[in-house]
Amino acid sequence: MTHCILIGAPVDEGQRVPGCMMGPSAYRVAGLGRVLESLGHTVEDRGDVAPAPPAGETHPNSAIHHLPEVVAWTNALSVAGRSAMPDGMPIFMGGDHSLALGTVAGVAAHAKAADRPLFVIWLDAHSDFHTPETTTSGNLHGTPMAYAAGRPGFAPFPPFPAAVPAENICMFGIRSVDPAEHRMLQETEITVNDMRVLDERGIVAPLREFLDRVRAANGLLHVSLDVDFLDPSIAPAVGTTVPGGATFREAHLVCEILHESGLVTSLDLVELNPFLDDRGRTAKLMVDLVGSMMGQKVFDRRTRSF
Ligand code: HAR
Ligand code: MN
Ligand code: MN
Ligand code: MN
Repeated sequence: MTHCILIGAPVDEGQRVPGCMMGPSAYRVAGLGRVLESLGHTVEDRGDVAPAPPAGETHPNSAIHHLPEVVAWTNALSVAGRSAMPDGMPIFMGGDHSLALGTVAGVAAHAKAADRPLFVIWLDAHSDFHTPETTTSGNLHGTPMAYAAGRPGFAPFPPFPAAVPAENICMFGIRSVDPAEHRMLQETEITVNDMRVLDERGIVAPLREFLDRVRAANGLLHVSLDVDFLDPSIAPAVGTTVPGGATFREAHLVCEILHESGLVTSLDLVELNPFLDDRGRTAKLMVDLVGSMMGQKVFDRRTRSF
C-alpha cells in the first residue's frame, strides 16, 4: 500500500500548443484518484501548484519563450516535490514536460538529504536533452533531462541540487532527437533505448537490467511518462505526436514490471493536452497505465476480474 500524493502542475509555457494546463483536471475527471484507491492505496490530492509571479529572467538565445514563467514553475514544483517525498509517492499531473525541471530537482534534493542515489526512467519519444543554449525551437519542455543530468548552460534556472549521474538515467521509446541533443548524448553514459532497441530486444530485458541496478544501489526511482512515448494511434492528445511509438501492451508491460519491482518512488505524467483528445481516451489510457504501475493486473486472481 502506497500513500499517493497527487500534485497538479498545469504548466503550459514550455511549448506552443495551448491545452496542457487542462491536464490535471482531465486526470481528476478520468478518475486517477479512484483507480488508485480501488487498488488499495491511500490518495491525497494536494491541488494544483501555484507558481510565484514571473521575475523577468532573460537569455541570450532569443528563440526561448516564457523563460520567467518556466523558472517560476521550476522553483514552485521543486519545493512541492521535495516536501511530498518524505510523506509518500508524489504523482505530478502535468502540464507539459518543462514541469520536470522542477519535479526532478525537488526529488533530487530529497535524495541528497536522504543520502540515497536517484535514478530516472524517461519514457518519451524525445530525449529532452537540450540546454537553453542549444534549443532552436525555444520550447523549454525539450530541456529537463539535460538539467537533471547537470549539463551546463542553465544559468537562469536555480542550480540543480545534485546532478543525476548519467549511468542512473535510462530512456525508452526515443525516436526524435535533434542534432545538438544527439551530440551531447553521445558524450554521456546515458542509456538511450530508442525504438530500434525496443523492436529488436523488446522492452523487458533492457528495463530489468536497469531496475536491477536501481535495486543494487538502494536507489530512489523517478519515472517521467510523456504521452508521446505512446503511439499516436492510441494516444492522440499530445502536441508533438511522433509515429512509431510504444503499443498499448508495451506501455502496460513497462508499467507492470515497474510495479513488480517495487522501486518507483515518484512519477510525472506529462504532455497530455485534453483539448486535442478524442472523448478523453488518452486521459483514460494514462490513468490505466498508472493503474498498472500501481498494481492493476491483467488477470487478478484475487478479484478474478479483468
Ligand atoms: N527536440 C524538440 C525541441 O526541442 C522537440 C522537443 C519535444 N519535447 C516534448 N517532450 N514534446 O518530450 O523542440
Ligand atoms: Mn503566455
Ligand atoms: Mn518529453
Ligand atoms: Mn516527448
